[in-house]
Amino acid sequence: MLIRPPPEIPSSEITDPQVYAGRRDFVRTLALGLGAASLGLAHGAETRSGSSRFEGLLTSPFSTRDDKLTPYQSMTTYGNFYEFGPDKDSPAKNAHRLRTQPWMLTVDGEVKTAKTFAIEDILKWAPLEERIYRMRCVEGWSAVVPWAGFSFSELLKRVEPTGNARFVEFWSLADPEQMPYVRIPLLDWPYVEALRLDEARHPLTLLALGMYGEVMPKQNGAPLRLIVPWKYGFKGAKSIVRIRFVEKQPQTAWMKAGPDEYGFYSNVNPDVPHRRWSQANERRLGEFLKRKTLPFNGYADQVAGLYAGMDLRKNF
Ligand SMILES: Nc1nc2c(c(=O)[nH]1)N[C@H]1C(S)=C(S)[C@@H](COP(=O)(O)O)O[C@H]1N2
Ligand SMILES: [Mo]
Repeated sequence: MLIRPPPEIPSSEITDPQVYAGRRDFVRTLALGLGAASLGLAHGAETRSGSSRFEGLLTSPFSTRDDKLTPYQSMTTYGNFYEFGPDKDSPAKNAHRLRTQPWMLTVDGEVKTAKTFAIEDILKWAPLEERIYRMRCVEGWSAVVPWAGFSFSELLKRVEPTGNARFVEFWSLADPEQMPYVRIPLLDWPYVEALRLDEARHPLTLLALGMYGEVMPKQNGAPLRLIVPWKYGFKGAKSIVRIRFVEKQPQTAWMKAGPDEYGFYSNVNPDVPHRRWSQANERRLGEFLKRKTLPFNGYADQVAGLYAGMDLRKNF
């Protein structure tokens, strides 16, 4: 669980040609499952994975330009998705069981009219941008990833929150038939994360459908996940089926699992250690030396204003 010290990544995991070959087949199957044609994907384009590439991704002014991208291989073989198991390689091993087609997203709660969208329909009104973001896991590893997605604020053009809406919850799928570890109380399923409405509205807050120009791999949260680059990685709920607007600050899955370790805000803050380890440094996947962790993961200029007047030691 998120309860481990920052891990080492064996170099064998990064270079083993058998792992690589296995993933190619896996991603190819995934692309077929998602129905490339209906998503407006480019065909025949050579890809690193055998998957389909998104056509005509817009370049985003919000992209980080100076950082080296994390290798695709590292991002798809090392991560957290507890519905598929507790180890860093569990998602890559087990997420093939996820059925991403058909997939419906329900938006309800404090909205004028609750709505359910098919992923194909979302792609018709949401122009996808490539957003290169830094991400930082609370465990001390980090990555630089070219996501493909659209600002959450695009969704707010389709659903109108009521005056009572102050927070937004993001619910991951919790289906024990597809996700074997949902039978085990590792967390209080479903995995739910949440943002304050103004945080959700911030243009950096992304709903992502892909990465590295391609359809989202299942282990990274296909078909739709949240990305909040100035917060710890666990805020980015994967495989989202429900977005609910609410009045009161919700409990999240990690707050329930460890209230003194995981707060609601979860902003990347090198000055506030996790109860059991420092948050001052991080190691990029695929790199050896550690680097200093920046406040708000380097996005302070854009987001610090959201927290003006708040004590971020108390509201960790
Ligand atoms: N549903 C769900 N979403 C999740 C998780 C999870 O276990 N279940 N883990 C989170 C954590 S702790 C991290 S660091 C990121 C890792 O995913 P990524 O490497 O694809 O960004 O996913 C987040 N989203
Ligand atoms: Mo994480």
